[in-house]
Amino acid sequence: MEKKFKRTLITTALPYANGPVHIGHLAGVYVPADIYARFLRLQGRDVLMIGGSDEHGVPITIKAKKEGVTPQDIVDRYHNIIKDSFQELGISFDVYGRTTSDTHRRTASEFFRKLYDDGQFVEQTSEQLYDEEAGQFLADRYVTGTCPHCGAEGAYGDQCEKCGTSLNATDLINPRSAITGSVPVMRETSHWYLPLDRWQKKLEHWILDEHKEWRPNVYGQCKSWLEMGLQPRAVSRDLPWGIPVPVEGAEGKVLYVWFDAPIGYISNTKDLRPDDWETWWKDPETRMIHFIGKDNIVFHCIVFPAMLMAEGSYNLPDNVPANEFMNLEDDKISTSRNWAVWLHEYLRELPGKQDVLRYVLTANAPETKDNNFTWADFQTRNNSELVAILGNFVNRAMVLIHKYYDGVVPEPGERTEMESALFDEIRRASERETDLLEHFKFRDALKEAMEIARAGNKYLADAEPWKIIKTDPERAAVILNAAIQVCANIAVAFEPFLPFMAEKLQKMLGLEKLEWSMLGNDTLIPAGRTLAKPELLFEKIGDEVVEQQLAKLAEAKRLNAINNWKPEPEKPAVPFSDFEKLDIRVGTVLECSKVKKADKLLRFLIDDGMEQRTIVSGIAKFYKPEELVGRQVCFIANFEPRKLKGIESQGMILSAVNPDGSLTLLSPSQPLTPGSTIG
Ligand code: B3M
Ligand code: ZN
Repeated sequence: MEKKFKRTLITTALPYANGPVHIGHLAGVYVPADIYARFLRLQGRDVLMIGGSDEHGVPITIKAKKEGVTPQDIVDRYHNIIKDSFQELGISFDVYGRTTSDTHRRTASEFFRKLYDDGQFVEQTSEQLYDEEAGQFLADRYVTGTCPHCGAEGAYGDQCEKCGTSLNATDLINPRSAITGSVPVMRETSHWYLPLDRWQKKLEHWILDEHKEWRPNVYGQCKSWLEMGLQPRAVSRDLPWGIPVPVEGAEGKVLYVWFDAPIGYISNTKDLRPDDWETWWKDPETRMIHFIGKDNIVFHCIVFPAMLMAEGSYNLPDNVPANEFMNLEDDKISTSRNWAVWLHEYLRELPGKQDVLRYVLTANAPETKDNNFTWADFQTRNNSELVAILGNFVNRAMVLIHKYYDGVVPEPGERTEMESALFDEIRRASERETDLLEHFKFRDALKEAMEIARAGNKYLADAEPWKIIKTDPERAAVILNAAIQVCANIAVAFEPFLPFMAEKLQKMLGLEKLEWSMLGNDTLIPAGRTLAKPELLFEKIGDEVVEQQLAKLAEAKRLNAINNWKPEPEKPAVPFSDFEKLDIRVGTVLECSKVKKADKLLRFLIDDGMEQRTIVSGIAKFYKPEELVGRQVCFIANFEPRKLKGIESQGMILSAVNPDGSLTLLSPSQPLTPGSTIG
């Protein structure tokens, strides 16, 4: 039997304030957490949803250094961008705090101090990586190297993103400083370690025996961690940015960001509820749910719980529904490659389409495996699901009531088999939806909500009130009364997923309040009520939107190729006599045209000083043929002729390959006599 709780504390991973958030963050953490929080609130359950920015750690200082500003500048900027964009998307945090707040500094210091005083740490001096050029110790993302577990290059000092393993910087093979690129040396330093091994048995029992209901991906990761055997983990760092270690003689040392960040959940609760925050953290009748991405599993299921166990007075999480990753157009989302859909840009470029994004991210939620976001799918889901099913049904019901009854809801009359079948189906779908939401299966829950709209759509199509109105007006009234009850059910069933649509619909229907208990009820809207004017809930998205977004991604790819460009490795040496065999000359373009059925090719007629020759060249993507007439080019004259698309090409025109893959024709810098040789 599942335990009954009085209240639920929902935490959402605190995003690093070193950049804006993208659809990967949303699909992984914030959209599902928001769905769950809204679902509980609609049930009248006591719930808090805690969020905030993670403002310490190396990700912040690296970004500051790159931009030549202070870490504080960075976190101030991104905290606000992130906070505003979340709000605009309807992510309904009860508090959105920050880990540079006074409350947090105090809370994290006191937490550390309590563990310190209770003898929960071990202090250890060891050799750590040190960058002599930068004059600083290297930890976490300040150092990269080869992962000792999977052999991937570019693993960070705290984690390999490839295999997900959490690392110590000294585990890396061939470490390099991310600051200067130099090879670090070893230098002695002392730190405080949380001996996770002391908690091994307790954690094993708590997770492996008591939480078999956790998602398989979460349970599995914990299990393999526990099987490897837990090691002590350093909870301090030699860094200039962070919360100072509150111990005498610890100058220059700060709390490790993964020590302070989860305590941020506590600090932010304190800021929100200064008087009763402890009820939310310590009362056994409160249950805590951590929403996170899969790369944060170990910190939330092992490290933070061990901290809480060591402290002694806190609850442990009841569930940690971590998601896998969302890819974008079949490629891993990457901040450094700018391969992402950034939330603040989406909101600006597709205004009023918050629910569409929420819908698509939930319909494709990476709950059990990595999933993929594509703009084509975004368009299809909008046009053929939100517009064609949900929007279409509600609009028909509303418009017909306005047309036949001036917007006044007709009497329910005498319902038939058809209506009982309809409402039975709605009741079954909403029961399944409820059960799925309870179990964090948001993607399937959304499908059930959609079943309600589908059932409504089908009902109207079968019942055809627009025909019946002429022959049997009483029956038409029965149908449209039933249809409007379905609309009310839709407002409730979709509220957690599509809150903007639900609010609009609620207003059109004149519903005072939405409550989960309304689901399945077939008399939510009394006869005689005047409905508001129908408004479209969703609009079609045209091809141009998809094209624009794809063009933006293509541009990101191009810029990324330029930024990462390196000259081709040199080819092996050849004797001068080989070069002499080539006959390179200057010519003038007399004619130039596109080659039919070959989008890459241009056909040139060249004045080569002797007669004229035809050359076919693969540069059509980069030039308009008419621009090239009169221009001088360099070409290899003595290639054996080749047939390209049926045209004999008598040579090859020389061009340079640019970092983005485009081609530039080589031309002499001053007019030359056609036929001049090059060598
Ligand atoms: N900021 C890591 C991340 O953004 C980290 C989460 C903290 S949750 C306490 O993936
Ligand atoms: Zn690895």
